[in-house]
Amino acid sequence: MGNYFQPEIETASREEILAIQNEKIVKQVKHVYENVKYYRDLMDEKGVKPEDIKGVEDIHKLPFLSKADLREAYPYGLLGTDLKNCVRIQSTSGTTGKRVVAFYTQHDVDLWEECCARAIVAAGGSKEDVVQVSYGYGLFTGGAGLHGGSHKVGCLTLPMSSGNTERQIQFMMDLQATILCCTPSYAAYLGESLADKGCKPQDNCLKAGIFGAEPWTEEMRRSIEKSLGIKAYDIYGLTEVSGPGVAFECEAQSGMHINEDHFYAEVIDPDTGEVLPEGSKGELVFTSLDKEGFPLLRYRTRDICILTREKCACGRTHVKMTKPMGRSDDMMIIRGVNVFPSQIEAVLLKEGYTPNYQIEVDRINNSDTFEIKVEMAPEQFSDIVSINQAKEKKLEQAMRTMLGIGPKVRLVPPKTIARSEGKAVRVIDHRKLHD
Ligand code: DLL
Repeated sequence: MGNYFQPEIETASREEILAIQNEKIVKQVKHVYENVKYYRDLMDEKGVKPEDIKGVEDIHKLPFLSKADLREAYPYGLLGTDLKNCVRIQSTSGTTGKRVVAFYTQHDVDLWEECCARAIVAAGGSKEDVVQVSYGYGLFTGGAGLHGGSHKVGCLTLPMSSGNTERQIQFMMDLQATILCCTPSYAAYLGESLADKGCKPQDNCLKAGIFGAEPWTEEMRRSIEKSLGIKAYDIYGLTEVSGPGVAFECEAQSGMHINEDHFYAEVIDPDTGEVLPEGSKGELVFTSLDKEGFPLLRYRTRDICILTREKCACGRTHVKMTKPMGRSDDMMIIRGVNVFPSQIEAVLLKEGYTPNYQIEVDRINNSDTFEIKVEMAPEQFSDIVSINQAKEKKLEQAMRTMLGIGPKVRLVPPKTIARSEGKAVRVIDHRKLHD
């Protein structure tokens, strides 16, 4: 059963995978220690030398890296090779102040695209297919990753990027796209738009979709599958580790296989940092095994999930992760963009408002709504509607500049946002994205 892009790796025995990982980790740690001063200092501080890492069973000795480290080291502090050897930069779907940039050598681009090719083949892709890539192209990794993977498989690639739904639908129908790659919310929206035009699911040529970059539920999967008449596959990844394709779903649709020959996964207790046994719920941590440009050891993703090595019907042997079940930080993903409440707070303070605010996020007709209620100080308060509206517009603009997406801002009178006795409730997320 099953189609594989690289069968010898994707179905290798546990012993074979371990042997590959053990060989690679020794080299990767040496590479990082020799080339990345930032991480060398962390290892020295912890008293760990490259010789102490003889295989993946020693990885737990290494220090963690977090997004805060990436920001501190921005932009070049974690570069693993001379910039001249790099051919690409990509960046997280966030934000101005908190962007993370990742560097790729040609080798890194190849391994990333191979991972995406594995995902496409697992979703039934082959040379016969027309792959419509409707993830954003540009700094975001979604477009570039699936585009490269589609080329590697030899599919006819439609580089649509996101947006312009009319054109998406026209090309999908006229060029008979068979595989759609985009965020699940956009897939749902495309499904609805097709229905609005009177198209039935059987009118399109799509057979599969590869959807990720944001949380989505099983119910959403079923509804997309129904509206587009396809099988919908999940795909996971993050810029820091390469991009989409760190893990991908097979036809069993019961978790995503992590590409273990390139990325070593651990699950830890987010509070203590202790490594948890297989089957435990905790924070996912990745160690790259063979990256050159931006090798990260023990990178804390903040995504909460469970790993399992239960035998998979597809024949793949790589460990599976559940869908992320939430995050161990306060990051939200709104319309595919990573948003932190701290950024909103920074804008409010800069614009002279109190930090009394509340963020409300919902998903209506498969698209995220995003509103920020901001309390005015007594001296800011005005009951002239047009004055408040002008202030709201100005704040919306400042938020858009900081976040990369525009919330609706609503100024409210002093003392109208409920005070909390414990932690302030800053975010009300009605989307129920986690099962
Ligand atoms: O979202 C890479 C990607 C592109 C993955 C296209 C899949 C498809 P970032 O912008 O760096 O990279 O955001 C990474 O998004 O830590 C998760 O919290 C979340 N995420 C990614 N895939 C999934 C998924 C891309 N399938 C962050 N389900 C990660 C739930 C996901 N959350």
